[in-house]
Amino acid sequence: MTAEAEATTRCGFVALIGAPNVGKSTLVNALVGSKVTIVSRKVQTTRALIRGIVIDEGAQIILVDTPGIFLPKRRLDRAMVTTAWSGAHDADLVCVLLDAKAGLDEEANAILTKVASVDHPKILVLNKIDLVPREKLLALAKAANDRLGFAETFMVSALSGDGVADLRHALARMVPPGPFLYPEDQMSDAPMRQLAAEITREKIYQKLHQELPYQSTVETDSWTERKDGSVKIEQTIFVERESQRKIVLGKGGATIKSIGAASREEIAEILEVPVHLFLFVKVRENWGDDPDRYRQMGLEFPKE
Ligand SMILES: Nc1nc2c(ncn2[C@@H]2O[C@H](COP(=O)(O)OP(=O)(O)OP(=O)(O)O)[C@@H](O)[C@H]2O)c(=O)[nH]1
Ligand SMILES: [Mg+2]
Repeated sequence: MTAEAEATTRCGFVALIGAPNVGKSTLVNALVGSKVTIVSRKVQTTRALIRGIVIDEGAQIILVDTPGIFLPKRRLDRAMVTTAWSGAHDADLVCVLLDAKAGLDEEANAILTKVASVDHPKILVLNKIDLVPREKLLALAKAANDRLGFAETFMVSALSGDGVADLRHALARMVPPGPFLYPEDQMSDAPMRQLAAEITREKIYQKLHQELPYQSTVETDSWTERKDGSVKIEQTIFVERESQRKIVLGKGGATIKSIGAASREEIAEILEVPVHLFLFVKVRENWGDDPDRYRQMGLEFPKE
């Protein structure tokens, strides 16, 4: 980039925060225009900070997807919530997402109270507007703005894409002047082996409806590019009990097979080469108290 171009570019970090399941990850993917972070119907899908990167109107916007904020109980919950707030404090701008259907419920109220102390411009984003009549949206926008001085308010549907481009343009105008921090074609800062592990975790969430998902984590153990251009990937799914291992395997291995097939297909689509995916399921009691698992997830290990 020339010095002149650099002088006119903008670049900054925009953290998306909100309660679990409000659609933060869906919105990051919609803003980037590509899947960089996983999504599920279940709460507490995102566990660590995931960056999605997009260029718009001469600005590089680094979107920081964060775990949902809620009242933490387990050690893993505490690590996730602490990480989410650190993402907000470290950003240039903070988008506070509300699920327009859920409105200002207890979780949303607690977040509005706490976000007041974050010292960056705050933008209100009402998401899931496809589910709510317009009058209700205006009332919600007013109620939230009465609570906190938001620099701007946007109403979007991350799912349908409604309003997403307007939000992207506004973010492009609001990030501070400065040179790009990432190459222009880069959409994520996560290594592919990490995204591949996340994609397998997403498929576990999608295929299993028990409590199990929260008690599982996935790591990529090996990644080998073969001479024929294909990639061999080995991953381990950690669960906490033998009974959970049986659930993940399913009758005659049917469940793990379908998780593997769905994950393999999506990873291959992203890599644009054939993928051979091998999944192993290991019982590791109390992996939720194992510092190594946190390191792998990109989380700090809370002392208690
Ligand atoms: N109808 C509708 N559903 C949406 C919209 N945005 C997201 N969803 C759905 O809401 C659910 C949760 O979406 P996620 O993007 O995983 O939510 P999240 O805020 O990242 O959740 P956590 O990572 O668990 O905190 C998924 O089933 C999405 O498809 C939207 O605009 N409209
Ligand atoms: Mg998420």
